[in-house]
Amino acid sequence: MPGETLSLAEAAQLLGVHYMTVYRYVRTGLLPAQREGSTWRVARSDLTALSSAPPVRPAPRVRRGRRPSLEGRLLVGDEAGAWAVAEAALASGTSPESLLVDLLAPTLKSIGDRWESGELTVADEHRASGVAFRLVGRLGARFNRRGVKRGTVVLAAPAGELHGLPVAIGANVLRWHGYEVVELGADTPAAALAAAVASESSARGPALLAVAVACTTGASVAAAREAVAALREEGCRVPVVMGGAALADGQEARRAGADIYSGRRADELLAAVDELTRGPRPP
Ligand code: B12
Repeated sequence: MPGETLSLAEAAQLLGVHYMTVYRYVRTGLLPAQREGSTWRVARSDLTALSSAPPVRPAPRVRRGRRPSLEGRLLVGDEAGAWAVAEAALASGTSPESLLVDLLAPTLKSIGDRWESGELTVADEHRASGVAFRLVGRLGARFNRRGVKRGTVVLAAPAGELHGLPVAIGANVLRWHGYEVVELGADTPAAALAAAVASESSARGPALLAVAVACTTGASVAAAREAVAALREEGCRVPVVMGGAALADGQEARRAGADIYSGRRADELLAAVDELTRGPRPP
């Protein structure tokens, strides 16, 4: 039917891809879409054009099985070598975001699994995560976006949660997409988070859009709940977004007091924050 529009979920079903893939097509401009309230609609004709076009590559992503030896470089503390792997991936068309989400995060997961199985020592893991942190910082500085910001997001891991890398990675991805990020990092006491958010609410600058809390270990979920309580007590009015490896699903996040669940990947966090903004996205 001419002029017929579909939801992103319907479009995903028709294309036989995941919802997030269609969302990425929209975000990267491959698939035209119109906003209706808080959701997107796409024209069936645009969907037909997309599916009959030559293979779609929204953003180059790292291919499985062709992963360079980033893991080996991290484990021997070879920062220059790790950076060379990153640069080679960027030069071959991998986006900086994909470098973090599709290459670095699985590499760290593999290191964690090998530590859990006893193959690697704590020292091996510490050395690798130190280099990983520096890599994330260097990439952040290199790809920072200038210009008008789309809003401010406060990012933190709750008290007792020492995994700061997920916060650093999430912060980079949000910054690259035009957000101002107040990055509080690991182990942020509930009262300190609430105070930082209160001062951000009254600060000049891009409007505060959300507070996002990352839970990587199960033990931090209770601390995240306390953080939400402190935020509410302090009068925080913006939505609290919660995600990370420790949260099984949205139900668990909501039980911990979150308004919005941001999944387990930085691009899901970005999608959740994007949903809070209105108007057209920058290219
Ligand atoms: C490095 C590391 C550490 C370092 C952290 C260094 C640092 N500064 O970050 C140190 C040494 C401190 C550490 C300590 C521990 N660790 Co550790 N660690 C890891 C390791 C190897 C990598 C973590 C990482 O950075 N991953 C990469 C990122 C990208 O992870 P991610 O979860 O995909 O992050 C994404 C999501 O959070 C998503 N996201 C979705 N929504 C939102 C919302 C927000 C706001 C944000 C920011 C992000 C976000 O975006 C992120 C980026 O893509 C993992 C292995 C693994 N599977 O990840 C173990 C791992 C997480 N650690 C583990 C454990 C057990 C521990 C310890 C308990 C060990 C111990 N006995 O002491 C302690 C706990 C300390 C504590 N109290 O928090 C377990 C957790 C098991 C569990 N289910 O609870 C893991 C999975 C290892 C394993 N296989 O057993 N660890």
